[in-house]
Amino acid sequence: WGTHKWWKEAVVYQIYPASFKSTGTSTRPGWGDLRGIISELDHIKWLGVDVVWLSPIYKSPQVDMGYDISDYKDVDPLYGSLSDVDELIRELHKRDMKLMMDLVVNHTSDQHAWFKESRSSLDNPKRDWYIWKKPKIDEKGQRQPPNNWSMLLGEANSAWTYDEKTDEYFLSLFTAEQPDLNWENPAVREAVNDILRFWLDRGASGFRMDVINMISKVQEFPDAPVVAPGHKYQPGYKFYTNGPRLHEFLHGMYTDVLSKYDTITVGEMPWCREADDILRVVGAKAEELNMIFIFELVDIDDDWGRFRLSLRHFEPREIKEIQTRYQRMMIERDGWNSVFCENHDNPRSVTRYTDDSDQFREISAKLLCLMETFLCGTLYVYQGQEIGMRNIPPEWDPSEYKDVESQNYWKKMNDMHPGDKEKLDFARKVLQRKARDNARTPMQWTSEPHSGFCKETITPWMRVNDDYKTVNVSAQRAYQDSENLSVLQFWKESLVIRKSDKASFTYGDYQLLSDDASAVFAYQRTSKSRTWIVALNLSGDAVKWNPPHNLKIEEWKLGNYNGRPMQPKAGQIELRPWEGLLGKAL
Ligand code: TEU
Repeated sequence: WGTHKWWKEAVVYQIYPASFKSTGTSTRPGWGDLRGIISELDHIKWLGVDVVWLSPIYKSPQVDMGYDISDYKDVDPLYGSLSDVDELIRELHKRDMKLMMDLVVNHTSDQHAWFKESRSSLDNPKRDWYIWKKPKIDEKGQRQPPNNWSMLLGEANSAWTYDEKTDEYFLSLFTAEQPDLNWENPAVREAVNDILRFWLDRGASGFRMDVINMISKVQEFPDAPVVAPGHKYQPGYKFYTNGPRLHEFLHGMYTDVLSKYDTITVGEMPWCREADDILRVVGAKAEELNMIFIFELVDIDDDWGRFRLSLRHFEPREIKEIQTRYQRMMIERDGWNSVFCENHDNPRSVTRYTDDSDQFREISAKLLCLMETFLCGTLYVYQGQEIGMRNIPPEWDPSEYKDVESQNYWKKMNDMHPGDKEKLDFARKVLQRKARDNARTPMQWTSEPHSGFCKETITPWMRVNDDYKTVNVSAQRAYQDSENLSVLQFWKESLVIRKSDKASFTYGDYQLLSDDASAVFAYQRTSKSRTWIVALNLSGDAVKWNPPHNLKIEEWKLGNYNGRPMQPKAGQIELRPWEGLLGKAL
């Protein structure tokens, strides 16, 4: 286990370009742009980042914030131009960092030239580039979609969109404006290879592959079983995730293109949790992808298998179970993992997993930093996570939520329960806890108006979180206290420690040290020469932890409370609310 690779050691920083930094030089002032990213590369480098992953910047009608692409080989003028990308790559390379692009090829925009051709007639040569089916006719003689699958971002509508002109439906799993490509067609696969080559030849070092386990669909397109009673359309993910030809398609991209470059690849794979399915993609000999994003931790509060916008109560012990399961799976079976708890589709981790009150926000953000940084796997940090940004405040009106998923959900709830205060208050709560918008508010750089995200005279495309005067990069960088670090300084320090001992943190073993029902998540990372201990209290109550008898903790190196961590005595260890410690064992 554990062949050395640069991408295993890397720290990846995800930028959500619309919300990162706006210099006002592109076509939409108040929208983040490429020049803004270039202007903040020193911040990213200082933090300890190796690879920058950009969420989509391609030409797009922006129905789903760029995950609906109308031209894969051009940049949306909202963000700048191709020459800005070239400069970004040069500036990254100057600082010894690399660029990861977002590859969204399960679907395109309905405004892509391919789809415009495809929908133009039944015998267009591109007809078969998308998934077209004849309507079903029900007992009443009414036209119905070919099956009962529900749309993912359309809150329980049909996943099929009817096209008047040719009297057929096309599959559109996310929104009606995002038709699914037909990967069964070799011409589609070759077109994707061509996109890969285009960006690799320009200097990109790899790809995050959007919902890449959805590219192979069960060709019978059967009805999905009813798991959400009372809804006409049902989640059909069993028939479009990890499908029959997935490995053939992934291996094809690898042999035709990826293997010819020195790349980093990470596949986004919702609904993929079985060890065999995962290892076939990321096993050392798999020749498919380097790693995937497994969703279990970020789905922890979903009413799983139904709809993502739901609230499920979870216990802290579930977090350690999930982490441990995948850590062990990869180590025992020679696979590779990605470690992440935030991205542009998820709420902020301090709000979701811990306590984001003024009293505990900083402690909580540092606790999660300790949890993430010292696990085995390529580490992904999402913009704003490094300063402990929170969810949108509960007082905001749903009209402040810009995401198509949130809008569709809010509309649906209002249609279903007009004027029902209780139901609608609950829907507001779901949005505040779970909406993707929570991660998409502008990055907080300073305490100036609009948090320094854009010029004072301009209105940002999305409202800045109210807490920016206290939660921002500049205050956290300037923070000076010999006994305490800001959240940002804590992240930097943690990443320095992580990189100082790759033998343990990247290539070492992982063992869970608190295999019980308690809120203590304690683990050890070991190499030939060293053992590190991470002890985390994932709760707001003081707890006690009994380390194994043979373990002698020599010294705590880092802790998330003010002041230097108290040094360990033999025996039981007390952890204060949300306290986390990193130490060395003898
Ligand atoms: O997300 C795919 C995905 O399955 C989810 O994270 C999704 O947002 C959630 O399940 C909604 O219910 C990817 C992108 O990250 C997301 O931003 C895009 O909207 C989506 O694919 C379509 O491209």
